[in-house]
Amino acid sequence: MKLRTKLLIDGAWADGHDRFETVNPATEEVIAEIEEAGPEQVDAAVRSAREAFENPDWRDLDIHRRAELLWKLADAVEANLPAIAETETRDNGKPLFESSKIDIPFVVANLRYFAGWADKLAGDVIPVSGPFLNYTRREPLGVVGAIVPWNFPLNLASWKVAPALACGNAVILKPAEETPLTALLLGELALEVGFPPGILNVIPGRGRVTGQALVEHPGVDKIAFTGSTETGRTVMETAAGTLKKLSLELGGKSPHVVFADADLEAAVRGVTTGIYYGKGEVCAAGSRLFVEEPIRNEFLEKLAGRATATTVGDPMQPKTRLGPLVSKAQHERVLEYIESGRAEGAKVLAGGNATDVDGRGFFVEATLFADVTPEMKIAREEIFGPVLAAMTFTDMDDAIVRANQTDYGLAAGVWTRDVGKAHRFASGVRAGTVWVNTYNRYDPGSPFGGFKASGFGRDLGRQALEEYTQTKSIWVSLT
Ligand code: TXE
Repeated sequence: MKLRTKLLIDGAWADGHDRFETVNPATEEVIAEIEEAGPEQVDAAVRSAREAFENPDWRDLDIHRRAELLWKLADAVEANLPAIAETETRDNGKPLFESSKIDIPFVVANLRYFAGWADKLAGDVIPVSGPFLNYTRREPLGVVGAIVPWNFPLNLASWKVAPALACGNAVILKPAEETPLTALLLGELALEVGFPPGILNVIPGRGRVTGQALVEHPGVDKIAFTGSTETGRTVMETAAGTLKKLSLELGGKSPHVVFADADLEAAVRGVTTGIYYGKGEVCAAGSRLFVEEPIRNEFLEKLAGRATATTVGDPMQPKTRLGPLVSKAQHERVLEYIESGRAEGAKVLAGGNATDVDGRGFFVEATLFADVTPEMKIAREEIFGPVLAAMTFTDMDDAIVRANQTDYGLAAGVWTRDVGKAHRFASGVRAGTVWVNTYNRYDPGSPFGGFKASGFGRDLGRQALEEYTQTKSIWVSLT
């Protein structure tokens, strides 16, 4: 597929009010100049989406046909998977292995999963007193603004776009300024397979410009947001002005707990992918490790060996498992955290440095810190890089207290062979997802979202449909 650099509004490629560059973080080269949507273009996108939403071509479209359109979009993404995956890797820096084997296949699966819901959005018939029939309908909200981050650009876009379209909404997708390319390709494919113009508009731009204008716009009914907790707060404040519905999937500092009775080889593998997969730029990254005291030394030694052996390098190489961080800014941010870890007295057991490929790229080694205490910055703040902070615990109660010692509550992992312990931990930890003897598992059918400062609302699964529909209660007199 040819790269697209303009805004997709009302089925046509449009200019913006300004341009910005998107950079390949592995080579530091500019890939393309992208048009940015300013308030005027955001307004045009909203008007187009509103008209498309109210147009009988979409509003009255047979529900089975709506399902079919989503299925066709999945087929089109699948047919173009190698090109889309390569574009994602160039834009974000994630290893091609991840984009081609995990991220983009998930987009396909997700579109198919929500295609399956399009014709199954049933309401209820409710027993009420008196001679009345009362029933509910699940109706679309209207115009949905989807604001997504740069860590899983197309994958997270599909988490919003697929259910929103399945429920009959029109969508305006704003990708992150660091990674706008694959969202534009998705918009192009949606048009090609027959979605009416305006049903999926794609408007790249900076958060404070395009994102802000979208959240402020009175013609947008809902904002579905994934990003940092800080920006989530701003989005919520701005959305209050027009009383928009919101779902916020925000940051995390997820605990990963290893009991002494665990299968240690499997746990080492799980903890490694839990933090280094996706370069650690993963909202659910298992970034706080708690090891039961008796196995501390043995476990950390194995983990350090595995971290050191992680292949850092050119993300286009099939064997690479750790690519460059997404941007110069993120690179600097992560290196500052590593320095703060050192300065506060934590001990580097693996990595700890910036690295490069032929003198270029925003690479950081897979880093493991031991002797971390809960007050340290690296134990409290979301680093969003390949940096693991290891601590210890003494027993189940201690594990739960420590795991919950965070403002966040997105995910958690636990490794033990004792089924009772696994369930006790799963029920005690305050997190939206708990993985037992595994980590980073996702399925379009399983809901994902946060407790506490990790946000509210759920992506994926049946629960996501609640986020994109509203309930209408209808009373019919039977007399
Ligand atoms: O995120 P932002 P940034 C964390 C992570 C990272 C830090 C900064 O720790 O280091 O955030 O990343 C749009 N109104 N996460 O600054 O700002 C923005 O354009 C409307 C965690 O890139 O949250 C982008 O499309 N929109 C996280 C999206 O919000 C605005 C994923 C996310 O950007 C806006 C990303 C505004 N005022 C970063 N300002 C996760 N947990 O998944 C920005 N945006």
